Amino acid sequence: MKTALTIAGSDPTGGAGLQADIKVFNHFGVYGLSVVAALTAQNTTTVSSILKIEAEFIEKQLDTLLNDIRPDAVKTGMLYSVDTIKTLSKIIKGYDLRNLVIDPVTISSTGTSLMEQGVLDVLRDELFPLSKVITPNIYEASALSGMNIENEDDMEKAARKLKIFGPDTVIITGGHLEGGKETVEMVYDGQTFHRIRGRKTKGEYHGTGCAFSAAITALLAKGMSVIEAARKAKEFIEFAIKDAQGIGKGMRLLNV
Ligand code: PXL
Repeated sequence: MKTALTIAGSDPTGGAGLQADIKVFNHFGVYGLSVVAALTAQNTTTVSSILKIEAEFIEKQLDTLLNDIRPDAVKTGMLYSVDTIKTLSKIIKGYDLRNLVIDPVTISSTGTSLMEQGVLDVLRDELFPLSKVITPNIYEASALSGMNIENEDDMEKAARKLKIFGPDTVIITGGHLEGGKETVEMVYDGQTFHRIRGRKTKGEYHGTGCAFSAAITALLAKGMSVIEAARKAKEFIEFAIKDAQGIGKGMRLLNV
């Protein structure tokens, strides 16, 4: 059976974070492995607290797991600290891990920062060069590229800038762009821009970024190309959004 590893934060609602990742891996028939990189106390309206996990313990989790099982693909989500990212960079090189998908998580959908100061710089400089795909949304892509993103032209420009940091493929998710009835995911492999278009669904949904990148990770584990995986992941997310559940008092949770 193919395996995928998520290195991410815990979200007790299961809408985002490593719980969502494992559900998505399972949906695609890929066996889910997980290393916890941070803990959050949260519900569908707020993140009330974050507990950092020391980088040494994250390294222990990874070393122990990877000495036994070699994942077919790896995804990172909320890593929270600079030390964790530096440790991870060492581990990924040391174990020569392939099919790395980086979701550069910055803030929760309810507006709380999910990273320490300086995280974006080390993420960009140390982890992006090791990655197959990065999947920033427009806010994350703005912060990482240092430019405002208001339309598809800006998405292209930002994707070009982010490609320079070394990922094989940049996918900027456009679900948060203002206006219009369509969504666009901008995929750039250094040569060609692919635009994956879809229909916008009204409302606020928790965990769409996590589920999208987890779907790509699962499909890469199964041997799909990045563009095929991205198209399939997008279809999956549209479906999950349509079927989202209002279980709590706040944001709707994807039904994955
Ligand atoms: O959606 C980004 C995200 C990632 N990881 C964890 C989260 C969230 C959003 O709340 O809680 C653990």
